[in-house]
Amino acid sequence: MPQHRALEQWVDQVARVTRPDRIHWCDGSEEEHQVLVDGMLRDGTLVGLNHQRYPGCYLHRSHPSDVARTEHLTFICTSRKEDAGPTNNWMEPTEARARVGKLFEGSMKGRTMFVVPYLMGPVGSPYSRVGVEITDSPYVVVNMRLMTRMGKIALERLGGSESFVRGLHSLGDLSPDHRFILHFPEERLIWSIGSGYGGNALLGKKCHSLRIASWIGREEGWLAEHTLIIGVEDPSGQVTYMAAAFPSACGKTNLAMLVAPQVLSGYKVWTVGDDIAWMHIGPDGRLRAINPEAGFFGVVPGTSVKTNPNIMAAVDRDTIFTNVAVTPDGEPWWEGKEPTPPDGLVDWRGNPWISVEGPAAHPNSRFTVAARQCPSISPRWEDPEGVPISAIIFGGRRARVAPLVYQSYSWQHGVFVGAGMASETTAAQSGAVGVTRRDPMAMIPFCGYHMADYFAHWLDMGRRIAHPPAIFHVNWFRTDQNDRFLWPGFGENIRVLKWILERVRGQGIAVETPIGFIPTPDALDLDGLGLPDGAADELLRIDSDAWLTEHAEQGRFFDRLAPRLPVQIRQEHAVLHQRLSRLSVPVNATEPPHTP
Ligand code: GTP
Ligand code: SPV
Ligand code: MN
Repeated sequence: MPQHRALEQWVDQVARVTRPDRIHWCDGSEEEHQVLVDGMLRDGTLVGLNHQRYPGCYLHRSHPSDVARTEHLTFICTSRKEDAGPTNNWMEPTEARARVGKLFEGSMKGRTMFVVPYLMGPVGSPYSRVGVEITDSPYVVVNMRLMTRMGKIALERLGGSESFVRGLHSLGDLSPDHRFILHFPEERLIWSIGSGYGGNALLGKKCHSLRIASWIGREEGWLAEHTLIIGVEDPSGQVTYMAAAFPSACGKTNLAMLVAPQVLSGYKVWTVGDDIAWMHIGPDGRLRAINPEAGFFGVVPGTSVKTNPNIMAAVDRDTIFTNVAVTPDGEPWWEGKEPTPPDGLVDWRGNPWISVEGPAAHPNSRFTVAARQCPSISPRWEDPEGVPISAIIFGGRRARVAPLVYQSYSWQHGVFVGAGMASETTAAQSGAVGVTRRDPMAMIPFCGYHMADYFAHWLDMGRRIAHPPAIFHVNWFRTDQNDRFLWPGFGENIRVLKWILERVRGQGIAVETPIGFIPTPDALDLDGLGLPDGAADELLRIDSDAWLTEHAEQGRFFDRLAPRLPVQIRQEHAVLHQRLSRLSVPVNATEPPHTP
């Protein structure tokens, strides 16, 4: 392959260090896939599932200590520490190469080294980018084949270019003590060792398409976001595109595949992407989004024919399940699939399931499936120019504080709303679940540079977009005193999207509040929903005390980003305090407003 000289040189160089038994260049073909699957069935990396009911589906059980992203072992290795910023772990590049380079020495002995060229983004799109992942995990290869445009197609796009993101991955010894996920954004390089888990090991996804791409996007003037993309079709057939950023396991896949209830069946959601968006300013001056991925790596628990019929229809064939339970008939099973678990389940570890010891499927068990299998996939999901975005929706998992929906007053205020976000942690990352943390734009684990510079970049984008999208915030997860969700969520979220659509069109009734425009309860279409009395008011209530506490917590977070924090964010933060203080005379408003 003389036309890929730079790539070949890098492959040789890696092989000299990692010393694999064999090198295989992946072409992405069906035959290659079958050979890999057969090998993994033989060595137990994959387990076959019921092939009548789930043709082409397999189960992978990961190492029990390797089930989620490990943010404390994820580093940004920029030459200057301040460029990574206070919200990222940082390692000095030379030290990183020495420390982690040792772990790669001989790490592929006895294994095959796979060279996986991949394309992020639609074939023929000016916004698509090539990456190459070198890995010793066949599980990674078969996942990359579903998640990206992999093999021949990517090499064709690469041609003689030296410009591709290099990703080196080895399972190493799978020990968390020898696990590192390193990013060298200045060199467009990723090193990952010691984990086979999705976000740590499928390097096209979070490592390339968010951490490295966010860095490139700032240099080149575009956005790489942890964001779904949908087209919302109204009863007249008009489709309006929206992007929504929620933290991990906070509902992107489900919103991206929403099925409206019968009373609102004139509305239809088309899926363009479920996790990542690259957004450029198009020749028409509008913000245009592409989904860089070609598949979905989605949360399994909670998925059922009621909550997400589209994904249920998609994952009944040619799907890889990771860390789910299995029924005696060889069918995958998970909590939430149906109300009662069948007898004789084997749990995600491969043992007979004992319910008191925990769930049968791991809470972060995942499916990997090609996007084209999704019944709601948008006819424009591979549009090379991307789809024009009319609304950006931020959201989080908040038992209290954040109302069901509100709209920002302007792009600048919207950027502040995103910057001030917080959400309760989930099983998608290792560590405690349910802890509220600041997670601006759902990017705290994924922004490859200083968060304050990231806010500045968002502000700058707004100035350059001819018609900037309207910005909203949603929360499906508010609870009552008994910790029950106040909002039914899932398909019923169309009611919120409908109001957002109306607002984008200059319709839709709203009241001004300190935090933004909120719909009046009448403005939301709650027809046939049967919410209990008072629930709608509670869902839309702004508790000024709780918001003053929130304001103070935002302030502490912004202080960490000083002195790089853009003055506009400080100003919006101060104005929020003024508006909150006017709302009522709060008893505990002891903090003086910030002066911009
Ligand atoms: P990542 O793939 O980790 O980035 O997650 P995601 O944002 O795509 O989250 P996903 O849609 O997979 O949802 C995560 C969990 O939240 C699942 O268990 C869902 O069943 C649940 N969930 C999603 N939407 C809703 C909702 O509207 N209401 C409630 N109560 N739960 C939801
Ligand atoms: C997330 O954690 O946000 C995911 C899954 O989408 S992973 O690709 O593992 O990061
Ligand atoms: Mn995600």
